Amino acid sequence: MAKQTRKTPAKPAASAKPASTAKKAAPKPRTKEVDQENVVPQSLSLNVEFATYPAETYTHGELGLSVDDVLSMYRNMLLQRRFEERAAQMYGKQKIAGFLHLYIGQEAISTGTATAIQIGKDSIITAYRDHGHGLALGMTANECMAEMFGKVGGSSHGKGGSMHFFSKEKGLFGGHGIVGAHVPVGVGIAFAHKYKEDGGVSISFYGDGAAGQGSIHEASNLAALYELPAILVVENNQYAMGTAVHRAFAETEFTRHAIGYNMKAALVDGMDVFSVCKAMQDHVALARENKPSMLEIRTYRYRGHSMSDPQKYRTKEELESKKNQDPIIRLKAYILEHKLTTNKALDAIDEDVKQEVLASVEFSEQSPVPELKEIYEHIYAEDDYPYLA
Ligand SMILES: Cc1ncc(C[n+]2csc(CCOP(=O)(O)OP(=O)(O)O)c2C)c(N)n1
Ligand SMILES: [Mg+2]
Repeated sequence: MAKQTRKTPAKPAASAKPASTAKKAAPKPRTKEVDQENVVPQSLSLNVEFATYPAETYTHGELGLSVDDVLSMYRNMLLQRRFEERAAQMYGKQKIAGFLHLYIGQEAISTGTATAIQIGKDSIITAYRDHGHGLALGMTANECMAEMFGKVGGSSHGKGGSMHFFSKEKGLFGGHGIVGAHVPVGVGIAFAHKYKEDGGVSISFYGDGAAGQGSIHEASNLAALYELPAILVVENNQYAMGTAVHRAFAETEFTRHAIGYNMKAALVDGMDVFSVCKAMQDHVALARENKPSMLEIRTYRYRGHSMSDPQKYRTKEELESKKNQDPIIRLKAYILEHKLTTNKALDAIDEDVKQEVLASVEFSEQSPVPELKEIYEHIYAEDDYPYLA
């Protein structure tokens, strides 16, 4: 491709400048002085209490959720589950290439979060296990499945694939493959929300395996120092690619990592969608006051790290015992116990979801593969980016 030359943009007349582009002062690091004496005291103690959000503690009424809200949370978690079951099948048929990391078991985290935020105003960023977050935010099964098929109808026109779901409209900033590298971007987005004064908060999700990465610790420090509307969330599913948390971390209570950054933190049961929703409601409220915080959400993934994982690091018994806490079954039991609807109506939701997922496969089959010229499109924000080879 020929080297492109940069066009000099015409300078707008000073009077034509809209008020919204007037230069704003960038957020500054914390300005209040820290009370610290230079003389070493006789003792130095730490007394920190963390809030916890255990399972089966909250009712939908307490969270301000209507019956319709609860049923749509149920549908949303089922959609993620059925979508990924079908995606695994499509991977086996080689309709999906590359990596495929399933979120099955962790759906309460994405749905609980999406229920607590303002979709479109707030921002979410996550790692490669991103299908659940995309669907929870309202990306369609069609655009998500087609993205994995590498087709034009995909959310990134088939150029991102499974690990790189993205939706500007829904505030999903990816889908990232390098462990821990997206968290500084998430904190940067929090900086942008504060700078633009748009009232949004930025939530960065990462895995337990990522929690020791330097980038996360640097980003945590800056989030606290700049008092940003950020929430850092470790989805602790007990394993990295296969390494158990206790084999990799000197401090396995991730909630305590926040102490080093002078941030509030809490521990959440990620197998209960109401616990996640409540924790997020509380921490989003903090973030809206520019009080950054951390959440450790304990969860479990039922499938291997990716499709090629023989899972030798855990027993079948362990897996089965975790499935007893399944977030979808738990919500179903709650709905029936509180008589919010009938078993028959829940079965109808499941059937409806299955049809939606089947239709997404059909849509993806029919959608064309991108043309070769697509490779240069939607890459740079500037149309005349000058450094293309
Ligand atoms: C910087 C970097 N190192 C190593 C890898 C390879 N890798 C991919 S996923 C992964 C494990 C991450 O585990 P965790 O953060 O717990 O996320 P989970 O897969 O459990 O959701 C590793 C080591 C990578 N992608 N990036
Ligand atoms: Mg993990």
